[in-house]
Amino acid sequence: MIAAAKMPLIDDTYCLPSNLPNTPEMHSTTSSQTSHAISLTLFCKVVDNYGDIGICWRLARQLAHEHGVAVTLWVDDLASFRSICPEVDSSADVQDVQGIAVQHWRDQNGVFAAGDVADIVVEFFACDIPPGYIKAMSECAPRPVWLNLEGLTAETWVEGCHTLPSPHPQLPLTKYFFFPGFNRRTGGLQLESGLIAQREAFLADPRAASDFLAQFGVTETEMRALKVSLFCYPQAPIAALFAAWQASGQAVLCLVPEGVGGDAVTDFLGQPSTAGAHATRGALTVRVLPFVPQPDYDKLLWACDVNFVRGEDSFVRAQWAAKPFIWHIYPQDENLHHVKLKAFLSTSPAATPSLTALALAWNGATGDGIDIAALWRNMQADLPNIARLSMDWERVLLANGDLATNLLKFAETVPPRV
Ligand code: TRH
Repeated sequence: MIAAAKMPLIDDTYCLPSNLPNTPEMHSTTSSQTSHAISLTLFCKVVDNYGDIGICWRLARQLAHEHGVAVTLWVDDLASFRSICPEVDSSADVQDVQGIAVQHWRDQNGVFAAGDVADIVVEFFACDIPPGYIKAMSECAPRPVWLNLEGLTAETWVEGCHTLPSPHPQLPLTKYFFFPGFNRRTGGLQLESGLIAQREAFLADPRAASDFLAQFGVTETEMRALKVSLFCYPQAPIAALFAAWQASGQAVLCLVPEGVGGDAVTDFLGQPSTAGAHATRGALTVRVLPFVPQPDYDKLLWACDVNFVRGEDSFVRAQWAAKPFIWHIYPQDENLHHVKLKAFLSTSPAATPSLTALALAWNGATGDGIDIAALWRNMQADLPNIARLSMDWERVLLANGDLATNLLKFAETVPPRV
């Protein structure tokens, strides 16, 4: 291994010594890169749902495909991984997925040697990495760059914590906090280099959205409706919103992934909410979609006029779709999530008063007796304005660079650890 501080991490002309550890043959590099890629190991524990693996998988792919990094992804829940990436074999201990070495992380008892340790080690969301791996890290010369990739929030305190060192209490190791965020004092957001161009090409093609949605049974008539994607937690006031759309003067097509929306969706459909199920009542048509691979989820967001998103990763993707969106934030104890929600709503210019009012109500951050129908009507009238402001917000975000590049740049600045 070579000191990360001495290597030009984001320059694809780098060349490392041949004794680099943990560079499995299964890793591919792009033609412009040397055969000795920087290695990075990413540890992901799936707490629930799809966001943990969604974020880690996106980062792994970008580091490998755009930066030529030899990535190993340790993940404890291959079934969740398979939901967003169907080529994953949920029974394999080790596998190559799109040039990334995927290891099934079964427990904390792994035995590791210094030679197993990557140049950069990233733990996602402070997951405890195996003690044996940490010990092996401490035995490396030089020791790896160790980062804790934290969760996304627009709260200003992250700016003071981003890149802060945290020395290990016993071992000669230092871990650094790395925070995603919405300005240059943070690590920025995940963004693949070609994404905006792909989106623009999709939107410029008059057939792209209808061809994409046709695979889910969406008809040409339904394409003329206001198209809404709905990805949220069960606590959202979905039934009230459905009632508002049903009574609306404009046709609404709501596309909801299988398993999302709970009773409100099954009640509306009058049948189980399995992929392919659909029903129309009044002005509203609801269609249940299968869970699509991650890149197709972007297309779904691009194809819709309004997106309801949740958690962290779909929330970020909605911002790169640059369409009006309502965020259902992951619920936390003592309504901590309301603080985070409000921090974001006061940061983005696209959070107009009408959008903010609906977002607060959607997240239960306002009192009882809220008239969801009235809030929706106000926001609907404001959609052209919100769409314009969403493009302004995108320009602000683009100026921060992308998280994968910022992470590698930061790793390059970490002092040598010999
Ligand atoms: O699934 P989420 O609610 O995930 C999380 C977790 O709950 C996690 O513990 C918590 O830390 C985090 O939220 C804040 O929402 P999220 O983050 O939007 O992740 C969903 C992922 O699933 C995202 O990568 C997009 C992807 N996805 C698909 O690939 N296909 C689909 O059809 C859909 C609907 C989503």
